[in-house]
Amino acid sequence: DGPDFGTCPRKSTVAGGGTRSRQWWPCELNLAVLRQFSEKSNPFGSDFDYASAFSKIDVTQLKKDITAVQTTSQDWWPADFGNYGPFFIRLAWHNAGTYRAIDGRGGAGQGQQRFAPLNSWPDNANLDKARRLLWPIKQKYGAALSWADLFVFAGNTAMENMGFPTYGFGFGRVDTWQSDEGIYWGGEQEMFPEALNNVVRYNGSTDFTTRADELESPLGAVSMGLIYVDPRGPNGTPDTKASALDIRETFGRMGMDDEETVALIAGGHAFGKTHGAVAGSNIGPEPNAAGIELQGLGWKNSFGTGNADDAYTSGLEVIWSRTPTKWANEFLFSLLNNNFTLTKSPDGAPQWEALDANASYPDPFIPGKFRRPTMLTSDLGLRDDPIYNNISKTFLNDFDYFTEKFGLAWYKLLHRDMGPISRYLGPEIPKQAPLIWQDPLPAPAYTTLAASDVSSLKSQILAAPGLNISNLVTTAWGSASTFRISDKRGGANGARIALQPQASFAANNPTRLAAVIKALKGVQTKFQSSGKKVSLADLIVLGGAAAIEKAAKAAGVTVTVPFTPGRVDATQDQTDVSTFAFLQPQADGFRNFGHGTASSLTEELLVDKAALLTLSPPELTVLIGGFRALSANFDGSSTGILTSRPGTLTNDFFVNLLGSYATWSVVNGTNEELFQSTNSAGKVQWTASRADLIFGSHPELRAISEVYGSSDGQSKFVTDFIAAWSKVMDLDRYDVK
Ligand code: HEB
Repeated sequence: DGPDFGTCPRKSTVAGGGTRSRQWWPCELNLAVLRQFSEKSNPFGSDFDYASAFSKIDVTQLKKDITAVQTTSQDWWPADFGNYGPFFIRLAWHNAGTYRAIDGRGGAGQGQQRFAPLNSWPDNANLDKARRLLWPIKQKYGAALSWADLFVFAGNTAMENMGFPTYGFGFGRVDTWQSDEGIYWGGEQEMFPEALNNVVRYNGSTDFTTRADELESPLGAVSMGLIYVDPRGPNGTPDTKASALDIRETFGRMGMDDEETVALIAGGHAFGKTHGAVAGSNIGPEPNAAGIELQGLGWKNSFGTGNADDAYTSGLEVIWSRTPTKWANEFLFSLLNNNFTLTKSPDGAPQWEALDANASYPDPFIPGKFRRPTMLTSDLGLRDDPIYNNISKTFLNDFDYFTEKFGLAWYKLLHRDMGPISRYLGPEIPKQAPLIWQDPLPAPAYTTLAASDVSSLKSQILAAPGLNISNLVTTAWGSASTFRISDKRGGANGARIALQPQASFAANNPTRLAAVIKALKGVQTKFQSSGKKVSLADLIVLGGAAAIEKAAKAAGVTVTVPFTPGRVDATQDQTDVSTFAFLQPQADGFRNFGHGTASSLTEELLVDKAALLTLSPPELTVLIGGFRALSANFDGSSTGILTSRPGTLTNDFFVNLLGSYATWSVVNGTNEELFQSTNSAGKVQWTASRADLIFGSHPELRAISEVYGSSDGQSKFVTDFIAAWSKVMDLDRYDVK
């Protein structure tokens, strides 16, 4: 049974109790995602440098410590086969497996499994014990080893201890200290809804033989509370082919192709077993609903010993291999050499058993006792889908090839959300060239430019035909603002805005962008003909800086926009077009591009983008005001440009927005996306989008806008705008941080 959805029956009168604004006005734009992960919730404070704390670790010793824990069975949660290895692999996989390529969110990178909802997802059952088993190691290393790293490294080490040659490992995942509220996990009000109830994320469709690709974006799982797919088959129906469709869709959303997908599942299920020895009715509430005396542990099993041979996790009771704690091709051997018949687990869930096979699969606790081969419906999907079947056969026939492919896919799974390889720490980073999913970059040709070169380049850019404040700002922004903190992809480094697919993103106004890139390349060629070097990526960012300085000067202020040189230019070959396509914004309120949908309003998409750029509410606000002053709409339109002197870095946007009384109305036929303001003579004076007007309508954004729109606000506006701008330009500069 899942948690009780709704409000707490106990009516608190303190500590945030009582009916909140959020309940009175549930549609109000929620800025909480811009305030999370603040210094206040982080016990290490904002100056904590994980890389330097980690550098003190002896990884060889850490491995020894993990190995000792892996092979020392504890009475409070006895290890199957005396080995927690498979359990730790599942821990690592379930941490990493929430990643979805569409918005880059999820994944192992933040240690999020310590918090709700993930700590209490039905699919994460009993992983509370796996995390608790690792506490002595976390305790020993303290700040020098994040939970996020430990969760995945334990799985990686366990695999090596069981004979699997891993491809390598990068540390560097920094713990967060609260649940990531920016992740959309779905709109259901029920965990793991049964059968026909699981339609919310499928737009109402119940036909699981056709609906797999209708899964709501950006979700990566077929059901609320699952990591990927239902092991029993879609909605508990043991249809192996339909299960394969779900597998293809969900693993595809993680950026895995068919071969990687088969490698992961067949490789993962080469180890361990599933747990469903007793009826599910014996199981208590998940950690977040369990009593305080259970101290963060959940799923208390009241049957027999409550663990070991009585354990209940998924409610399925399956063993895949004769050697479940040793790397071997046993899973695929069993899958392709047995006749499986549909049976039921002790809990009544559908699973498959080779009824005519010898019982040669070991019991986890009773030596000399053996079971017949068994499989999950999802496992049989690898046999019954024709493409998966071919791959499975290839892997079964060539164990070395399978080992190599699983090694690569497992490495990708664990590191997919870590961003540039310069973030990886530790002695086990592969020496090979980076892989395509790591968004490789060439080595820098220089790390600094002479100050005189920087200022001469800025004047050359401003003097170049076709370049102006508006298109320089939108180009620099288009380049840098693809960054997303979720998986640390995108950003200005690499100048991928000049490559496909970014060069064709509608938000970048491709025709205008092409002209800007051409003009900047002209400046680059000229500079290089004097024997010096500058990257296009740096020129794009420098162009934005030059434009802002010029606009500030027009407003009567002399400023220098900080500039960190050293960016490089990627090639098209180094750019994974299909996954870079996910970086395309549906809307970008900063440039007044696009708009929302019924389920995500324009201003919500603006906040979501701001969250992916790690902006605070004041940073978001000041950037919008600045963009409007700089006339930086993607299409050069005048929407939201509430100033009579565009191209001048003034606080006019705020002054005019806050000073307009009852003059705004919806423009007919725009679905409340476009508004206009009339002056006293009844003439249209301004037009604006939702991304503009939200700063006058939302109480907290209005409060911030008032700061910048006050008579003493102009110089703070310029300073704060430049700071926020520079922050965005450098978000991806892990090479210099
Ligand atoms: Fe897994 C276990 C399902 C994929 C690794 N899995 C498991 C279980 C289930 C599953 C139900 C049981 C749990 C218990 O305990 O009861 N999976 C699944 C699915 C999928 C998967 C549905 C998709 C298709 N896996 C996977 C992957 C991996 C894995 C990808 C990695 C790589 N698993 C695993 C392991 C295990 C499992 C290792 C065992 C654990 C132990 O032994 O504890």
